[in-house]
Amino acid sequence: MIRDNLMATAQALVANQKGLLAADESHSTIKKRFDAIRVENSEENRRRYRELLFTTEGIERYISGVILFDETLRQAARDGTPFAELLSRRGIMPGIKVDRGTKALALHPGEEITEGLDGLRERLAEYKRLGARFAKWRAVIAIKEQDVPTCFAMRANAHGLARYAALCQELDIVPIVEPEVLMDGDHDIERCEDVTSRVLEAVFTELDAHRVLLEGMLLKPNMIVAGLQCAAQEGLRRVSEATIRCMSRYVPAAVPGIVFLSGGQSAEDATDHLNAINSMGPHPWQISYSYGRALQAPVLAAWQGQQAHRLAAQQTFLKRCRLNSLACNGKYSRSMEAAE
Ligand code: 5MM
Repeated sequence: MIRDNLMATAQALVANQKGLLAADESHSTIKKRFDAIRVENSEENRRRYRELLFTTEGIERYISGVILFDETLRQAARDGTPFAELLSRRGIMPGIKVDRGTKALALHPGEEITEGLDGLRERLAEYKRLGARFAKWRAVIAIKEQDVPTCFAMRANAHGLARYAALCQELDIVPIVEPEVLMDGDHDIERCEDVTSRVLEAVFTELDAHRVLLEGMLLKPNMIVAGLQCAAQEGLRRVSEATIRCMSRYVPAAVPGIVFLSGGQSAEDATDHLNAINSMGPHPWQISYSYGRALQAPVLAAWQGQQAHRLAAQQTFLKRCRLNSLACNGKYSRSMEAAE
């Protein structure tokens, strides 16, 4: 029964060209976003901003689920409706980020490990009572000198992801497994492909060892792109071919969906890349998005914390959701950006 539920939920999250909104910024991350538009990082401003996103009319046509932060799952709209209920009523599934961020990995300079396994079973049970249908855990892999990332760091992070995923499935919560190879650095696209390949191989080895039901999870990986500081930035074709090659080699077809993170790409590039990847289909998995910055950066820029800009910010948000959903079908073109 749980297996059927997990599979049905995972499939529903990537059905009908819909994608996910990653709105699970921790306090320190949302502070950076608010600082850039000179908005105070208060609990009420965080609530106001999330309400702006979740009440945008029409997003349910494009967004299947929202990843929330612990605080947000416990917050409510101005009229008192808990956010989880507000989203569910609109046909959008509430999800929850359950990792507790990263710490330096002992004796491995420059590498990080994601924390949050202690007490996770109990926390998941509470999140489920609060309405969460799926969860997310992010492991972070940085590309640095020749021997970083190390095999050990990749294995340790993969192990954490798999333990998290198994705990989720035990409670009928769909795990989104996010091993993010960071874009920071001057590495070229080949290095990104090589590291992402090794990471994905480690992740699926651990998921298998932990008996995780692949049909009842989603993968949230990075696309294969050159580092942000690399002089050779590749075009659409190179990025999409490398991304598909890497996913085809390392992601089993049993996984129902791949929902990419945007990782620091501009909003337009993230949509364009998703479109190019889907144009080269059909693929064994649904390929969609779970963007944080690529959905929200233009919204924050339009909002600026001003009530008077609320509607403009919501229109910007709706547009990004719509364009990314078109990209899930390979029906987006860059000229659509200017058309509205
Ligand atoms: C929205 O940002 C998420 C939370 O990050 P922190 O825990 O660092 O505050 C993050 O996990 C996000 O879901 C993914 O990185 C994807 O977001 P982007 O911006 O890369 O699409």
